Amino acid sequence: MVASTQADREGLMKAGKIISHIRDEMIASTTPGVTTKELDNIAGRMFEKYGAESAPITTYNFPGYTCISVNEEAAHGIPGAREIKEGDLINIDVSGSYKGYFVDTGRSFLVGEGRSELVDLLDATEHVFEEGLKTFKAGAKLNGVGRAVHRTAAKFGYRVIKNLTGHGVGSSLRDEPAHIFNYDVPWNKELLKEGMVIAYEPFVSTKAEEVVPSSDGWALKVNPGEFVAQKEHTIIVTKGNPVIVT
Ligand code: M2C
Ligand code: CO
Ligand code: CO
Repeated sequence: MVASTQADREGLMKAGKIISHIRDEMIASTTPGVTTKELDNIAGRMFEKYGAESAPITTYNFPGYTCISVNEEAAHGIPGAREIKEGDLINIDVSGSYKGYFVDTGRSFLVGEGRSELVDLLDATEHVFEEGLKTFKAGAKLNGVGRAVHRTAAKFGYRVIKNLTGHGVGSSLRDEPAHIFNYDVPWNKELLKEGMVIAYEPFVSTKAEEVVPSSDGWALKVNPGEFVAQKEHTIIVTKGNPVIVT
């Protein structure tokens, strides 16, 4: 959506406050021994308490309030009986709506002490996110984002996932623009507009350039021993720095 009124901006910011609070509570509760279902139930109770709705459920009938992906899972992990272990790479992705405004946010992180290889991946993902973020300016080419994301990942010795993308958000979970690629698509001449609401989510990878579906029909994976990190925020494009909603 393009947020053009003060009411839109306030509605998005209110939704952003709730959904980012859910994300942060889940992250704070991710300790060895907890199951991914127990973490998802925290989200379920908070959605209810704040009168918000889980977008994966309302949009796709996903079997969980949130997506919780562990190690070789890059995205869309179904919450379940899996127990979190020290050193696991976890991705918690929370998307939802409040009073009709949709936002989307996610974070990859390590449980306790992780392998230095994973600490480095997460550190690089922060840099990739920040470099891409700088390219979001009204009037600039949308493709500048993917170019910066890919270039920065490569500078740190990583790859990007080419079949996962960011997307527009705001009045639904997936709005226009349909795709914010993690790589350069030079023929894409689309321009960023003032007020565009974007779920910006670079996926940085140790090896794979594509994720594959798993047998549960939802989780998107890479090979065992390979890892992917994502950082996602909903942002509003302006002529200056984007506004971070989540
Ligand atoms: O939009 C995501 O960030 C998720 C969608 C959850 S719906 C089951 N919030 C996403 C994840 C993976 C790929 C693209 N987008
Ligand atoms: Co998301
Ligand atoms: Co998203």
